[in-house]
Amino acid sequence: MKDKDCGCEKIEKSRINKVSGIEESYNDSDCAGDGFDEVSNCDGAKKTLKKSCSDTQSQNDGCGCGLEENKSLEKDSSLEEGCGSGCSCGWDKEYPDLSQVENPLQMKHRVDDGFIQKFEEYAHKLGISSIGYTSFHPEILISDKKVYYPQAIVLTMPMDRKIMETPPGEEAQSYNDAAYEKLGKITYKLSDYLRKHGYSTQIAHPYEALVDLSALGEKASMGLIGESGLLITPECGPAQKISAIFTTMENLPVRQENPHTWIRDYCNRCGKCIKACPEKALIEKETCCGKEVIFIQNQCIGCSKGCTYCIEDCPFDTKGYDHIKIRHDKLVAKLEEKKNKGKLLN
Ligand code: B12
Ligand code: SF4
Ligand code: SF4
Repeated sequence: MKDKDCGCEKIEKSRINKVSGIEESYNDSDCAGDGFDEVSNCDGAKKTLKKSCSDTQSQNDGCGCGLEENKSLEKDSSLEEGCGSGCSCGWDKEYPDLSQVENPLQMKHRVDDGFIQKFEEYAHKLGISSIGYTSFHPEILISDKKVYYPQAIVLTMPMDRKIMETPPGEEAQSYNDAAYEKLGKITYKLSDYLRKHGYSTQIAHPYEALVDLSALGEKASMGLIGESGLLITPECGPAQKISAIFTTMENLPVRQENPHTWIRDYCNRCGKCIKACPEKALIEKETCCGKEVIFIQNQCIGCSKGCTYCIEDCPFDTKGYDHIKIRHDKLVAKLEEKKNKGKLLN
């Protein structure tokens, strides 16, 4: 299924970072086809391009396949009129402000480790599974609204297993809605906590399309966006809801390196979410640039019927992050060994 065993050597590739918009170069040490670019086309479908191992960004330039028009950071105009799948995902909704505490008149900017520790303990007590820190970048904005504060605290909460155990329909959707409501309430509580301690805040509600929350989670190095389009984290795999608090806190413990980039490589060998989708919202196509995954959002019943099949069949959900990482590391070591043996024979 994937571009393996083409016998290529270490080659320099490049990809556009979805969040920073900066072109990054990296070395590809085996042929797992981990070349990755995202483009969007005018019908609103999202694509993840799996380049064949001999492809480089420059080789694709001008080939007509659309790779050179990397528009993943542009706003998708079809989404501005609603996501098109008859869902209640929050495109046109205003969420009531549940804050109990006003923003302070004199806002604080510096934060010490002791405070962060206390904040995290409180967040975990409320049901938050992972917390990440990053800064706001205009590219993650997906609405006309404004983000007022430069730093972001990203929060994830595990999805209730009931959503996964219930087949798509009204009941599953009601569990799904309840999860968004629950995380919304927790986010407001945490925002109040920060305000009480002198920091100003603005909330990105989990069901609201203010900023791209999955991309924000990836930018905070909490995980990586997998082929399903969902953020995969060690704590929950893809089965989580995400929210964020924008704040004035300046010296947050931002993680510089994302330790989860290997997930891209794993996804290229897997593709289970594509097979699991009953609506053919995720489809794989062969192009001149290799395999590509397209997301047809108006086919997706995730937010209208609480569908979660692409989550349930993901090995990060069924087996867990640590198990998959060990397996992946073993495979990479084996491929490396094979390559070294080949070099010795030559
Ligand atoms: C609108 C919306 C939808 C729409 C369209 C989403 C879309 N993928 O474009 C529909 C109704 C189809 C939808 C479906 C689902 N959604 Co939704 N959705 C949103 C919402 C409100 C806005 C997303 C958005 O418009 N981003 C802006 C556009 C321009 O970004 P984008 O370039 O399209 O990039 C997004 C995706 O397309 C994806 N992506 C990027 N490139 C590619 C490439 C491929 C091949 C694929 C498949 C996806 C993909 O990553 C980005 C994630 O937002 C967010 C909340 C938020 N504020 O982020 C939740 C959100 C993305 N959804 C979420 C979830 C869980 C789901 C569902 C599983 C439904 C469910 N049962 O909850 C399905 C999953 C579908 C899928 N496989 O991606 C979670 C994701 C959690 C995570 N682990 O990452 C979010 C973050 C909500 C939350 N607060 O937790 N959703
Ligand atoms: S939520 Fe369901 S319909 Fe949407 S992409 Fe996932 S499996 Fe397909
Ligand atoms: S099912 Fe496989 S390809 Fe899809 S997101 Fe999970 S690991 Fe990646």
